[in-house]
Amino acid sequence: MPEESIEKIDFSTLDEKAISQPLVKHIYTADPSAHVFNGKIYIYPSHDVDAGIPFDDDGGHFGMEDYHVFSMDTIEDKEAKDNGLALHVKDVKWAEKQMWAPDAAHKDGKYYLYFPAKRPDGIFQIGVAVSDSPVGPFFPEPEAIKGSYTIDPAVFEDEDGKYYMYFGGIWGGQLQKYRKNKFAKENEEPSANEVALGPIMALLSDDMKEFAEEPKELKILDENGNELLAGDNDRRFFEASWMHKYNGKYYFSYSTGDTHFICYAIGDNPYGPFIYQGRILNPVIGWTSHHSICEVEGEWYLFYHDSSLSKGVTHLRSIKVAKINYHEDGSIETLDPYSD
Ligand code: FUB
Repeated sequence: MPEESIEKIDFSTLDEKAISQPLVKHIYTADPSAHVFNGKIYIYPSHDVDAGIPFDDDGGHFGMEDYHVFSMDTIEDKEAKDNGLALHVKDVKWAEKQMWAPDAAHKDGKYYLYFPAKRPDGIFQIGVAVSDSPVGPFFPEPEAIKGSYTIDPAVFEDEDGKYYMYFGGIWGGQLQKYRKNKFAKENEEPSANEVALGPIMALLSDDMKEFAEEPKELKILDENGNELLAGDNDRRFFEASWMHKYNGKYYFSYSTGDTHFICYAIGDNPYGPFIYQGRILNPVIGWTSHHSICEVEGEWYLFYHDSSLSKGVTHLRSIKVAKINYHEDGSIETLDPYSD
């Protein structure tokens, strides 16, 4: 939601209008990646802080340094439990700053935390840290994942036991600097009538620490089979990849960034192509919108964030959860985060 709209919000009545309340109030949390591991709900969010860094278009003011993992015994819990420090940037050899949106995966009794961070040269990469517990502490690998770049890793476990990572984000996320996995300083976002940049994905290796193939760009198509254009700001990919499977179909969801929607597209396999379907979440308070979708005891939930607790401070966000509904045809009902 743009800054000028935030100025018009009546925060005294907002809690009554909001479809859900913050799950965490003692610290700021954002970008919630939720999973059910061994029957319990775990949330892997960013840990927002005010690092005193001035606002800029590259998101420098998102100066996060560490991660805490949260858990819930049931989806009705009003608060998520803070399980303490799980990983700090000072323990990650290759990284300097900006621990942005993470995700986690579970395989053969080990838990893997995937996270983006900036190297000392200012370039984002994605790292992995391992633990025997879903809540950490996580022990980082000494190097970032070879061939990884940009931000917002989301790891999807398919029913055949394969794990795929989806990632990328334009603007502060630096995706516009890459073409076919290669960085060039002079690369920029395509112009409005050119095809938009897509999210990137790769199969993970058996040990979960590397890419098992060259990363590929996902195609998001419109209803006529044409790739979305860079000027289609209401629908094109910006950041916040997530993948889930519903009734045998693959649902790729993402944020449109500067138009503040969480949208989705459907495909027949993890590689796509994906056909744009619509919006899952209308704009929240705060500039960013970032989510995950998780099945808990046969019902589906959207974990998301907004900046209501901080009264609109864009880099001080709070995680929330709301139930999502599917229509008979598999489409998802759009949620309005605040009712009128
Ligand atoms: O939390 C920092 C960044 O803001 C995330 O990586 C983006 O998805 C946006 O939510």
